[in-house]
Amino acid sequence: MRKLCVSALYLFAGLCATMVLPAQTPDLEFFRVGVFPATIPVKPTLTRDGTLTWSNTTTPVDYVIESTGSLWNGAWEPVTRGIASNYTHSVRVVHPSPPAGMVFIPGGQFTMGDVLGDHSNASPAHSVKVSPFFTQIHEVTIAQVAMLFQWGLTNNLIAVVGDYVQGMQGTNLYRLNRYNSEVYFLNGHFFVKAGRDSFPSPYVSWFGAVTLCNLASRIQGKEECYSLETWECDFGKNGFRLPTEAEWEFAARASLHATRFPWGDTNVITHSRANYKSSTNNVYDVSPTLGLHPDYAANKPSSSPVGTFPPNNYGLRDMCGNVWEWVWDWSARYPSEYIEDPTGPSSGRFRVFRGGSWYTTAERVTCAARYTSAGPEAMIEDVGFRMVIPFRSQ
Ligand SMILES: [Ca+2]
Repeated sequence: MRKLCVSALYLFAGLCATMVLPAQTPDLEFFRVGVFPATIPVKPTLTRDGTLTWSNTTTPVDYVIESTGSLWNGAWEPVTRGIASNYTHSVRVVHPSPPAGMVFIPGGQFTMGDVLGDHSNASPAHSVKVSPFFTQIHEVTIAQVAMLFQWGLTNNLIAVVGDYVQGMQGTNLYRLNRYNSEVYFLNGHFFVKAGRDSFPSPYVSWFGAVTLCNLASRIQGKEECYSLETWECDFGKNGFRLPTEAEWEFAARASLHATRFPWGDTNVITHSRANYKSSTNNVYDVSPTLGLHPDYAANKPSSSPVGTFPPNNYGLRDMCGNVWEWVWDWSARYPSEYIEDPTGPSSGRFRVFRGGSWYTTAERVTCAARYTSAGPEAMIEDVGFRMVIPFRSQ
């Protein structure tokens, strides 16, 4: 694990943050910021794309950013220098390289849960710190699910029994060949319903979602996170997994505070923002079109191609609506105390999914909303998932 640190030494002042850097070998990387005339850079922060931002107490100032691998005996090497003409100045010092189809989520501290009085099951709002990670930009598509299952079948890691894809322990992972099914199975091959390749995959159970994460890890030569016997997750592995509930919400909020939806310019929603079912029940639902999204209502199910709607600040699509997304956590009331990288209760009856869907009204499509009463065996028409991997695995 490589960590980036910014620290204050000598004329170099201010220090700030830690984040994990992509690296071939475990390492530490320290950065320092100096400004001339010598003043104190304040509130330095690192954003998701490796940008260092600080405030100057006067302008203009000359700045230099240096780095070293060791505070004990390492030589400070210049990274960049320039002139900051503004009181707040940003310089990109690292360049995390997301895997294909993924985006870097910087990690940080945020308020998790409902602060707007919308959801009784998303309280108490509490302070949470999340470590950096990569997440898929899109919900997992039907084509991706069919490909992963085909690979799993070829390698004897899954089986097809009747209308179900099953794990080798006999657990139902996915529902096939039913009304509105998205994937069909015939003569040893999985087929995607015509025209639906780029739509999000529903009908996957929580068991199926984590099994598909393991299959994706195997294909890419990564460590599998899940035991498919105990269904436990080893968060120390470098493979694909479901986000924790905290990771999902942190990614959905995208550094915005106390917003209802993944966008920050307004706290209301319309069909131009997301695929959901509009109604007059919520004052913050101001869509001029009511009911299912008019562009997709004729589809069964009425989902939309992933990425149809604008991204949030982290570049993520459909965090709000389209299909709900399974997360790791067992369902439980939130704790009230500050917690770092929470993974939820160690056991339970229901797994959580988040974000609402094309079939849910606006109160289910918020950053804070939780669905907390579905068992891990449930295969539902409007519930899919997206995968994450830890930053350190890159
Ligand atoms: Ca979604």
